[in-house]
Amino acid sequence: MTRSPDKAALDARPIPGWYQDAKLGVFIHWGLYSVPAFADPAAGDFNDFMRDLTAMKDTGGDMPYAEWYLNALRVPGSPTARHHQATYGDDFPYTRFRDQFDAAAAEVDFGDWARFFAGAGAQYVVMVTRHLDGYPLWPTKVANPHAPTGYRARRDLVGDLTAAVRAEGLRMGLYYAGGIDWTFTDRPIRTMTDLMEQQALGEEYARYATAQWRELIDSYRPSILWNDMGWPAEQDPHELFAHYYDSVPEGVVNDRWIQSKMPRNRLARGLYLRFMGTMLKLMTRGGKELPTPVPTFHYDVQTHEYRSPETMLPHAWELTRGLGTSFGHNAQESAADLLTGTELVHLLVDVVSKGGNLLINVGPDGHGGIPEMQRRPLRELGAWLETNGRAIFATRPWTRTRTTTSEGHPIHFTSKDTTVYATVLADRLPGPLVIRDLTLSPGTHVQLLGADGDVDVAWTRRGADVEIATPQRRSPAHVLAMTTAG
Ligand code: FUL
Repeated sequence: MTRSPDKAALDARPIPGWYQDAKLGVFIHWGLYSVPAFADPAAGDFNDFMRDLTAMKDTGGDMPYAEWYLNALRVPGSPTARHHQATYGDDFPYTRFRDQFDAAAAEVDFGDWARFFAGAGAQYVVMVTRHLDGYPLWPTKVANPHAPTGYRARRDLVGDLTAAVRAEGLRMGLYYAGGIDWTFTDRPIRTMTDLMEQQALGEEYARYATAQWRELIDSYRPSILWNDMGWPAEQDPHELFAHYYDSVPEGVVNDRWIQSKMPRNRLARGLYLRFMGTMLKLMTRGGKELPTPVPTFHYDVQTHEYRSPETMLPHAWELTRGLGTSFGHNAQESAADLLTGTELVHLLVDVVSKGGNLLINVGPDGHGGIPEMQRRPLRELGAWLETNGRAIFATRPWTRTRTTTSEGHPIHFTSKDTTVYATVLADRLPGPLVIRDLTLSPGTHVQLLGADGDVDVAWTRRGADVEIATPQRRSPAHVLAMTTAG
């Protein structure tokens, strides 16, 4: 190792420009859970689940994420357990989904996936290499002491998708659930206490997870280390980061490396859990949200799930979510449960104006296909970006995030060089519009971006507002490029 595993030294490294410019990534959750593709439709959304968990309630193991199928299956009588029994019978362990998954995976054309992601405008992909269910999607040489030999995908799915993604000129990042692995335990997570206990799987697991992350780094040189569910207390993540930056100087590390403080001793463990439970209950009383803890470890990018920050943040951040309420494909969802193309455009514009990236998830099905209802909104996003990508890619937040039209439609700002982009989030421009509370310097040149070319539009000052002589038009959102003279 040449780089020092010292937090301050790692923090001093600037975040690679490619990540700040990229703005849009595609997350892939695809694994054994994609075969049953089930999550209880009544489970609400992620925020409901987190509210119950942090309020120390028993969630019953059911949550909106289909990739948590095995967890819910372990809770007798849960909607998932009942669905499993009704669909597959009594004698069908989760591991049997390997047969269908591996057979389908052998046939998948990753070139098609990668072209589709590129067409949606994505600049990077993050692939789940091993989710909490413990099934690795690459030919790992790290033995899992709790799984049969060869418990892993037959095809090198990580390697093959990585090659296809790079062939399209996109960056490839990898996700690994470093904090939890359900092959190391039989117990489901129903409560916050269960979650905390599972994040302390011990020395053997710590060695396993570290060896797998190192293997992923050395084999595939990912552009992003997207860790999830925390990191074992027994291993210093900074050593892994130093090794990673040595191997991939332009690499990016996310912020999900929190280490469990759970004591080893059983009595101390019980007291610790009771203390944490009381603290959490007090902190979340009256439906309040938990404050985000300030990490004591190094990271490049702060991650947010399903809920965007309200305002601009001074550091790199990323919003991730599924198109619906799950990351893994949930066959219970219909197109009406997913974001529309227009909603997706608006979400991206909102995130980018606040300095973030959007990592939107795709959940391929158990046959290795990307369902049409997921393709549609992404295709619409790609078409919009084709014309309007200038207001998104390689931009930086402006001095202000947003304003509105006089009719109350949101307008979000981004900037690049001498141009400020104002994106109107309304699918119909009625004709001339008034931008509230904006000053343009004399001689500013305003253009409306369009598929048939940009058109110059006249503007007039109206007190504290600006009136812009836009034509009538339909599009998911409308970009005004405002370039200062000189
Ligand atoms: C979460 C996980 O629990 C979800 O299954 C998903 O992988 C998401 C990106 O991170 O914390």
